[in-house]
Amino acid sequence: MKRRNFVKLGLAGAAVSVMKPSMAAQLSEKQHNHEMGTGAPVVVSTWSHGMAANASAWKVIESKGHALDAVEQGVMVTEMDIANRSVGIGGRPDRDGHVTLDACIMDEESRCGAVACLEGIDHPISVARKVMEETPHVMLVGSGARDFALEHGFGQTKTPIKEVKKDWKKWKKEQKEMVKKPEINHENHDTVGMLALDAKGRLSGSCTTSGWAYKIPGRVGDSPIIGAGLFVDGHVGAACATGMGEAVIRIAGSHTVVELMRQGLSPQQACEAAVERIIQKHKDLTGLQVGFLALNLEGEVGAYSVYSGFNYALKSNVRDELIDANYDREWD
Ligand code: SD4
Repeated sequence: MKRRNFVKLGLAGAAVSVMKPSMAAQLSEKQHNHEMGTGAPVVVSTWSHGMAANASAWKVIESKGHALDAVEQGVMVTEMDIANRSVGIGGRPDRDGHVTLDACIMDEESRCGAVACLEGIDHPISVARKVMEETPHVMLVGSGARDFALEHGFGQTKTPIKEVKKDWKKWKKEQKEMVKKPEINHENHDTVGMLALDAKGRLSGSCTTSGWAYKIPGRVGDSPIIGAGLFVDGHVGAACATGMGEAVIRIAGSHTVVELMRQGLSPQQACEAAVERIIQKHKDLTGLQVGFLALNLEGEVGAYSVYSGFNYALKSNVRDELIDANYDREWD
């Protein structure tokens, strides 16, 4: 989408936010080429690795399972993919060579769990679910999260894997001085976020990442933060984010998208409005890629990013495809 058109939609979006939902829906029909929903089950997830993740999630949906199980089992596939450099055990480490993983999960009843800075455990998303189900807390971090995972029988993995360690050593050698601002680009940001609507109309979401490659140790992005990397409201819709987590946190991104849907915006309009807010809040957009993906109770899907290149995988009874999201601008 061209910037000029987007600005127009942005203004329309502002008007929509004060309209009644029914009027907003009409506007949405006229002005947006979004993925139409039927209320039938659907699974969406970020980036091309979402195709394999969706296939696993769909097995749960197909057998009339719960969306929560679908979003957990779906992203577990990405977490175990050792070829993936930004999610799970194949992920890149922080500046000091430690692979620290972040994940969160949320269901239609607003139950949620999260882990951050988790090292050496193979399924952060399942640890996040355990935090949700077995503790009175929402989030565990660092050694506390790791101890909790071990106490609950989670498998350990040695990270970084050999190839990743080699890359990290090369990167380290190349650094003239210790990074204050690690380099960021769209190739090292590939979180998997997944949203699912099951046959009973239940929504759930998950998000898991190794975060910003070569980040400052201790850095946590948006992905494990409920409201930033993921948010689900069982009466409205769900959203997840990918890209530069710092920018997503600044606008409570996924929560913002869901709240905009609550006000009557379609998932597509809500993603566009959230991206517009990110653009407004950042003077320097160099390398600042963020993409949002959203799903409502009707099964309508929306996606939008600051720069070109963001895509998402969609699986339903009749579709199984990778879709390019609309965006505000081309990469420079
Ligand atoms: C982060 N948002 O840690 C994550 C990274 C990411 O696509 O999304 N990559 O900031």
